[in-house]
Formats: sequence, structure tokens, C-alpha cells
Amino acid sequence: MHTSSSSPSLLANSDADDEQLRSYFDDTTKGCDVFRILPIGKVGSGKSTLVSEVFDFELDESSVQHYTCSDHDINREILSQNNKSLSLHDSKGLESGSAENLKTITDFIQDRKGRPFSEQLHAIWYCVEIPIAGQRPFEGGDIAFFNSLIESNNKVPVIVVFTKIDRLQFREQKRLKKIYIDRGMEAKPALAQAKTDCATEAAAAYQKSCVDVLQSDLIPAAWMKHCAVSNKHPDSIVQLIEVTKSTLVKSDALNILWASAQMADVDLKIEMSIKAGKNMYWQGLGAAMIPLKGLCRVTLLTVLSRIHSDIVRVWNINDPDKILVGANMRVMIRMLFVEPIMSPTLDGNPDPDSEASHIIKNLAQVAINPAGAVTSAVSELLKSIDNMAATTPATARVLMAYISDLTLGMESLYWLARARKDKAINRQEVVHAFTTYRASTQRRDVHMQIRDYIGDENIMRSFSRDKALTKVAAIVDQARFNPTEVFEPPQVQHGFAV
Ligand SMILES: Nc1nc2c(ncn2[C@@H]2O[C@H](COP(=O)(O)OP(=O)(O)O)[C@@H](O)[C@H]2O)c(=O)[nH]1
Ligand SMILES: [Mg+2]
Repeated sequence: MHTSSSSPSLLANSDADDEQLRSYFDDTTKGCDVFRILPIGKVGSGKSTLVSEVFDFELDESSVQHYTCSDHDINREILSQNNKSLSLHDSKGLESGSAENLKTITDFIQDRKGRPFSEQLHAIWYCVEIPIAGQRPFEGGDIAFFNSLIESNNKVPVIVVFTKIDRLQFREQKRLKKIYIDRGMEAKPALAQAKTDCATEAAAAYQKSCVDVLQSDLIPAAWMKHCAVSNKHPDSIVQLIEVTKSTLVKSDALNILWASAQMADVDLKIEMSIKAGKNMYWQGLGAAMIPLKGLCRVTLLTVLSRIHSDIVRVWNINDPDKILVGANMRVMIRMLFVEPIMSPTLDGNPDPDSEASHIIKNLAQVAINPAGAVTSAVSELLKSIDNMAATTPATARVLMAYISDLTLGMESLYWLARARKDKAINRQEVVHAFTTYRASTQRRDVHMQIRDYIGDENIMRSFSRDKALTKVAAIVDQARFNPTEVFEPPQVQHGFAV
């Protein structure tokens, strides 16, 4: 960013100064907005299903048209409105096994190596349907492909994804049932027993027919990890996400992009959401005291807004109207969560009704009506946050509360959006999700614990910033949502002002 030549005073508090402060994620990902993945595998092996399960990624009508037109090009990135943190490339399948197609794919992988970070390929999912009738999982084309990866010294992590494990379980269930009946069991208990036992049998069969083969000398060791998935088993999807993540250990940037792109592992969202606060938290505690990078000072408000955009980015909720990153949203968060924790007169457990009704009344003005003027109460609040002495317990509390409240509020919104097909959210749902969290006992516990942790000036003296973030993670962990009991579907209000 260009630095203004007019030397900023340390005491000045201009927007220009604040603009110097980049968010931790922006700083780390350096302009790369997407995780770029290449699924490979035969037609019908389950690639599209997997992409939908992991990323909520449905091809747009427009991309589908491109996709089916004859000038198919592996270089064309496929994007989705539903998930703007993912870029997909279509390998057109290896089914032809033709040398030409293999070369197209390996050339693509090779070419991406030399590109800027944002255009590089970050992972390859090599999808193989688990055989259920004694076929071989790998054929000549697969082996040729793995060999070419080795020859080209490929460094992009290759994860072998064995798909449709449920079909193998079903096969084993049928086989066991027959055995049990042959042994004289009645049909019904035989079925029940077979259902119980089939997972273990299928695991053994999978090990033998897939994993052992993969790990044998038959298959060139061009892959890094493997796992088995099924769209019938959400746990297996989360496991694929974890396995993919485990191949990205060396890069903070890729970990951020991955946590953001994947939409099925909520624990990973939470973990990264808190991490988003970690770096900026330092800046926040030093705000108004420490000239940033020797240039200027930043305000706590700026720090909060950077934490805000990082956390929203991790959750990657489909937000076509950009509600979550609007100024009104940040004001709403401050009102709902920061104000109560700032006030020295409130104890950790304010009367939820009076306080909530006051807040929700104001909320109607600031959050729901974007054009509405910020109320004087809000601007007073903003001023007091800004004037807060930097290393007071209040600052530490505000930062901790902002990170934990926004994280849990986003979790609440995540579950709300999850039930919906397009998973796009509107203003009403945002308010619903956040006020639900605001009114919850979890929220009260969170605030109480933060107050307990940072009680007074004495504690502040020996206060460790890193410990505070570990504490935030622990507090958030205890306050996690149980999605099944969180929400009644919101009342549909027609004519809602958006
Ligand atoms: N039983 C079962 N069927 C699956 C699974 N994943 C995909 N399928 C089905 O397999 C077929 C091909 O899947 P698709 O994702 O289109 O494969 P692609 O051609 O590789 O993209 C579809 O009918 C899917 O419904 C799975 O985990 N279990
Ligand atoms: Mg497909």
C-alpha cells in the first residue's frame, strides 16, 4: 500500500492511519482469495457429489453451459456463487485412459507450479470408486498418471479418495444376513445383526481391496494421503476435510483458505475463526500506544473491524447482499456484545430482558435499515471504545468478547443457513441468529468467564496475550451450539425492510 508522505502524528487518528493496518488474513494470504482444487477420477466416481458435500458448491447454470461446450479446457476455473472461496478445475476424467488426456492433466499441474500463489493448484483429489464386485481399483491409466507425477516431481498434495464406502457396507450387510439366515436365524434378527456387523466387515474388505493395493509396489508412491468417503456419512466428509488439511501443514495461507472454502467441518471453522483474532489481538492491545510498524497508530475500532472481516471470511457464508461485512453489522455486534462487556457497572450476568430489549430496539435502526442514521447511543459507544486506554482490562475484555461473540454468532448463523438449499442469508436471518446467541445462556457464560478471567488491573499486570487467546478458545469450546436445539425457523415477515 502507498504510504502518505505527510508524516502522521502519533496522536492523530485519521482513517489514513488506520488503513495501514492490514488484517491478519490479508497479510497472510497475499491477495489469494480461493483454494484451488483439482478433482480427478472416472465419470461417475463421485467427484461432483464430493464437491457439493464438502464445499456446498453447486455449479451455476452459466458454468454448466461452459462446462458442456466442446472447447473444454482444464485451465478454465469453475466458480460458484454459493462459495466464493473455492476454485475448481475439471480434469474431464481419466476414463479414456488416453495418453493425450493424461498429458493434458500433467501439463496443467506442471504449468500451475510456476504461477503466482493465487493461481497455483493447492490440492488434488484422486477419486476412486470402491469396487464391490471384485474389480481392481487401479488400472493402467492410474499407474501411468502416478508415474508421470513422480517424473515431473509434483509437489501438489495428492489425496486418494475412495468413494461410496456405503455401497461396500451394504454389500457386506447382504452377505452377512444370508450367512446368519443359513445358520438358522430368523430374517429380522439376521438383518439387525448384519446391520450391526457390516461396518467392521466392510472396513476389512476396504483395507484389503483398496488400501493394501494402494500401499503395495503396484502403485507408484505419488500420493500423500488416502481416505474413504460416502455422501451418506457426514463424518467421512469431515474426515476428508481433516485429511486434506493435514497435507497443508506448512502454509498458514493455505490453512486459512482451506478452512474458509470447506463448509462441512464446523470445528475447523471455529478453530480458524479464533485464530483470526490471535494476531490482531496483539495489535488491539497495543492500539493507541504502539505506532504500527513505525508509521502510525491504529485505533481499537480498526483492529476490531479487521478481526471482523477475517472471522466473516472464515465462515464464508453465502451473503449475496454483503450484510455481514457492512458497517451496520459491525455496529450491531458492538451493541449486542461489546457494550455489555465494556461497562464497568454491569456484572457478568445482566438482566437479559431489559438489556436485550434496549439493544434490539436500537438494532432495528442500525442493523436492519442500512440507510438509517447511527443513533447517538451508538456513536457514544463507538467514541468510548475508541477512547479506551489501550492496555486496560476493558480493552482485553472487548477483544476477547468480540472474537468469541462473533465466532459463536457466526456458528449460530451457519446452522441457520445450513438447513437451506442455496444457503444464502438475508438480513432477517442475520439478526435472528445473532439475537438468538445474544439471548442464550452460552453468551452469558462466555461474558462471565471473560470477566472472571480479566477481573481488575492487578490481573492485567501479569496478563499474557497468548494465554488470553487460549482462554478464548476454551471459553468458546464450552459455549458451542447444539444446532438441533438452537433454532426454530424464523417467522417469515413479509415487507421486511432490507
Ligand atoms: N451410494 C452412493 N452413491 C454415490 C455416492 N457419491 C456419489 N454417488 C452417486 O454416484 C453417481 C455419480 O456421482 P457424481 O458425483 O456425479 O460423479 P462424477 O461423475 O465423478 O462427478 C451419482 O448417481 C451419485 O448420486 C456415495 O457416496 N454413495
Ligand atoms: Mg461430475
